[in-house]
Amino acid sequence: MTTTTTPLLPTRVDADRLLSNLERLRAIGATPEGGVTRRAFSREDVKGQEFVAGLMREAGLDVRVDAAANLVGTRQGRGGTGAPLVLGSHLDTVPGGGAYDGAYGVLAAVEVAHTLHESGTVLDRPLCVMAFSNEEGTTGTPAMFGSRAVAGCLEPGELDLVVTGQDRALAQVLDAAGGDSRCVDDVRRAPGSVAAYLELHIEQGPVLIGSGTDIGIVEGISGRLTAEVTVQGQANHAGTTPMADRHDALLAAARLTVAVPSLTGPGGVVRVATVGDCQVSPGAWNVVPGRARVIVDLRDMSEDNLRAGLDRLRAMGQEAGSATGTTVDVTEVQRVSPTPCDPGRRATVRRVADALGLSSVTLPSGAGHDAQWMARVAPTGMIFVPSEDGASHVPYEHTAPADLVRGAGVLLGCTLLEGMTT
Ligand code: HGY
Ligand code: MN
Ligand code: MN
Repeated sequence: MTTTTTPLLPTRVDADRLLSNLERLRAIGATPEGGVTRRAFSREDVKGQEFVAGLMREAGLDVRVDAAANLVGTRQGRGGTGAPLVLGSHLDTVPGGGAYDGAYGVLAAVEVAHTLHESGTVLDRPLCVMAFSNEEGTTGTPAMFGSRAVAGCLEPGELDLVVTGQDRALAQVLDAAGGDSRCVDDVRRAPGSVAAYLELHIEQGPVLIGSGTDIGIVEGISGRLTAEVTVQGQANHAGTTPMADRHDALLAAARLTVAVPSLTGPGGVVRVATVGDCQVSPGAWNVVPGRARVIVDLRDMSEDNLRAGLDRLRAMGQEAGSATGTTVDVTEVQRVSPTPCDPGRRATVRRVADALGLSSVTLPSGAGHDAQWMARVAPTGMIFVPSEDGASHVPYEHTAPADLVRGAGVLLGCTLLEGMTT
């Protein structure tokens, strides 16, 4: 008599391998302060991508870099070429960022694939692990390039924009980083062609750590509107130009910056508002500034509120201009819509967390994610793990190893549930 046995599905990832890979990746672009700088399409970013490509091969994935410079690792499913389950996040960082923002989601996804590979588990669907290019937008061009390419949402003329610090157009920078600017449109995926998208990420905020909760089930991702404010004044000698005759561009930018927090809170229109970047020209201590440029970041769960925030910002710009004798121009640079997560994928995350005996809470994401674009082509879910001190985009961003391993275990469980069609 022959007996057939169903192979046991893996229940845990290799914690040591995951943690060691995170440390190895952290070394690429490491800063003296303990952080990481891997600006999109930089030498470090490409090196990081090559390192992760190697890990993907060890995990049994077929690896390629697509035209948008996304790193893609694929594992066939039992059913051949059906709609894949996609797991992903990003490998680029902000300057002086942390080791886990994005990198954790990618390496945990690779670890899930490796675990399936080692245990000989074949899913019904193909599994695709993606490291999306330029999530952070530190290039001076719109952020989330790789995931927007997949969603078919690249902006007209975007490839011609000059990349900050590289003095070349995005098209050339992309080609040098392994992409192919001539056919970025081919990367587009039709809605429905992806079975589901799951992204594991550090929370980057205080909720999970503050409440002692293991896992966050993301209900929706905050929208973002980025605006560029340029001020045209008149440069002149700092020692001889009478105060009454000045057209000080930095003064206008400063007035506007001081007013930006009033866009939030009681009487405000958006959840948070930040000026995080300021450039002054000519930028000398003995010259009245002739030009200034600040970037304003508005976040809210309502697109109408973001639009209202932009209107108020324009009015604030007018006021700052007339008070200083300068011309203030406010331009929308990028708007990313607030995005609800799919109820079915949220249920999957809850089910897996419960089955693993982990506490969980449903919460919104204050930060933006590639999931916002993937939600346009697939039912999308996000899993959060705690961030110590709620800190991110800083060198001291940290998540306890046990939490990193728990999150990867949840991603494995979700992959098994979503990867089987029955
Ligand atoms: O800025 C953001 O929310 C994301 O981390 N890029
Ligand atoms: Mn980030
Ligand atoms: Mn991120």
